[in-house]
Amino acid sequence: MSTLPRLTRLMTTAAALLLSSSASAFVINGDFETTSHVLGEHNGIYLDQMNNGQWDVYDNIPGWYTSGGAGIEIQRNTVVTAHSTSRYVELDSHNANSNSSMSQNLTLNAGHQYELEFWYRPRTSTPNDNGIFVYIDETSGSLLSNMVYSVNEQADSNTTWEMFTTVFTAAADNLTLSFSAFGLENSLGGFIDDISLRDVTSSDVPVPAPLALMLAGALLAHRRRTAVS
Ligand SMILES: [Ca+2]
Ligand SMILES: [Ca+2]
Ligand SMILES: [Ca+2]
Repeated sequence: MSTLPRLTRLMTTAAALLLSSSASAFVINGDFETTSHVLGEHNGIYLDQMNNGQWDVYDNIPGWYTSGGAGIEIQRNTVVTAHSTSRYVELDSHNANSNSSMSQNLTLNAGHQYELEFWYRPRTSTPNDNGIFVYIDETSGSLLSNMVYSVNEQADSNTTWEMFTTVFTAAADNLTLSFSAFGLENSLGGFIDDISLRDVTSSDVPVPAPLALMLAGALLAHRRRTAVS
């Protein structure tokens, strides 16, 4: 194999690695499929032992913590089929103060624009029953104060999972992303799955300095070899 195709392949692999790391670095466990051995508060089901059709409410799950209300209710293909794999969240959870909030601290680049994407599905056909607020707050400030999105739909016979996106500018490097249930507090609400974040400002992914140097070195070596051959 000549050097040029090999080099092209190296660069393609490097770019793919960079893209995949930038795509997954921001939100941890946005699809709620990562489990740990934490005990559910209502049914006594450990998150990593939950069977299909079961559900429970958790204080903390990988990536997310409860920032208000009863906790994070995980369902495993319980009321509906998950948008991805088998698990999703319902933040109108269970027990008193069922309208709950979950949060995750993020490390972003202040001034960059980010596109937040998530999948939502209303559970009931009752007005003002399935609401979800999305907040992006400075981690050092007060939580649930800077709302960036709100969705509040009612189910009908055509209801399925829907994707929602919103773009925001990072006001600081350290931000907290929160989802919060609102409306009728009756343990039935909006389902959430597949939360992700994309850096719009850096969408032509800048090559980090060490990799740029490595690629420049490889190109130089290739030119030298070409020159003498
Ligand atoms: Ca999922
Ligand atoms: Ca519930
Ligand atoms: Ca509700």
